[in-house]
Amino acid sequence: MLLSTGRHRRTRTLSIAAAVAVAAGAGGVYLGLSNGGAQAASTTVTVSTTAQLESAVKNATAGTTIQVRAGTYTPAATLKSTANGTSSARITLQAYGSEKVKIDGSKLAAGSWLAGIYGDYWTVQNITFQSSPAQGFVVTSSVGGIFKNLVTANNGDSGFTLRGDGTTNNLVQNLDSYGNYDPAGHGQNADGIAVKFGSGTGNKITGARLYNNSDDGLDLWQFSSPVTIEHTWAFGNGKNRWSDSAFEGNGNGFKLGGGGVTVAHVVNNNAAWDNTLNGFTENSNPGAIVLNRNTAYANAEAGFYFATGKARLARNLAVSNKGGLSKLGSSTVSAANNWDSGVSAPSFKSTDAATAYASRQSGGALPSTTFLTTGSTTIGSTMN
Ligand SMILES: [Ca+2]
Ligand SMILES: [Ca+2]
Repeated sequence: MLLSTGRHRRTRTLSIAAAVAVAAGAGGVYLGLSNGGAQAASTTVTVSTTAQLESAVKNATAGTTIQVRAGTYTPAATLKSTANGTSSARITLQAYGSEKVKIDGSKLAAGSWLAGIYGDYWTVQNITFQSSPAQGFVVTSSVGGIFKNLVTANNGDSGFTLRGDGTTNNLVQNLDSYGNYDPAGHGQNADGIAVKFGSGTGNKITGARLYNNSDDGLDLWQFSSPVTIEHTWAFGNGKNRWSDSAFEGNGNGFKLGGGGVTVAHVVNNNAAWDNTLNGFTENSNPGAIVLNRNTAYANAEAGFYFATGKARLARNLAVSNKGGLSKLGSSTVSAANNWDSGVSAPSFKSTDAATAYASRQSGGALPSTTFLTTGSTTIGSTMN
């Protein structure tokens, strides 16, 4: 429907045959290049209205780049695609240049996700997805996705989700996910990032800030393949910030399993503070979860809760957690953490978290901070 009524201007960047046609005087207008060959056309679409954005996502194919001009876009239905890119002809959805783009779900019907990607080899970057009535951004059974410098905020369920079998080799880099809360569940479901109900290797989360969500910062419930989590901060999760009289949010910083799966996630150089439950927890996952150089500070329960499984913890730092530094079981391997005998805890350079909320560095890296840093080269998160 949108194609027939809302055809928008397209800038097409085409390979060889089309480029020759342009050089020969076609003038850059629509070229009608057949896409039936082995090589996909690379097409750049620049959008500046919600209708154009909806149409562009709906019609994206391998090689399409959608550039979104500055502004706030309010789709009337979930931005959804099942199209596959390829490793050499990705499908890209991104802000135009350094412009500020917000995609806002406040006009969606109740229960609607804001964005749902089901295809392979998507790149989505430099965009905010906010105020959805349900999930913010959901990736289902995708291969090779790159999701970079995104913000998922104030949605009605989890901010960012990876799910489904065949979820393989996806990278989530520099995500900010905060303020997500599911009123229907009284906060029991909305995590900053959820990698749940699925499988597939090679998925990595790095450089995220997951904070002030009603449920957990990160949740790996019933995801049965190892996920790598690094350089990520989870803080302030699980508090009732919505005056919900029947609030049920959990509030773990890093919830590393659950639902009967046994899986050895890899969790290195992260930090959890000020969460209402544990900083890091196996959550009944009996697998050999690997945790190195993480820091847990001032969480309401344990810094590290690994009481039943075979987790392997080394060189982690826990300070001022109200439920204890760590709760470990007889199958846990623990060495060179500050709760182990003979290991001392270096002091923090700062316990003022203000700079952790600061703007990211250009390029999207975490803000520079001394918060929870110690200068140690052997123990605790480096907070970068
Ligand atoms: Ca929950
Ligand atoms: Ca959760």
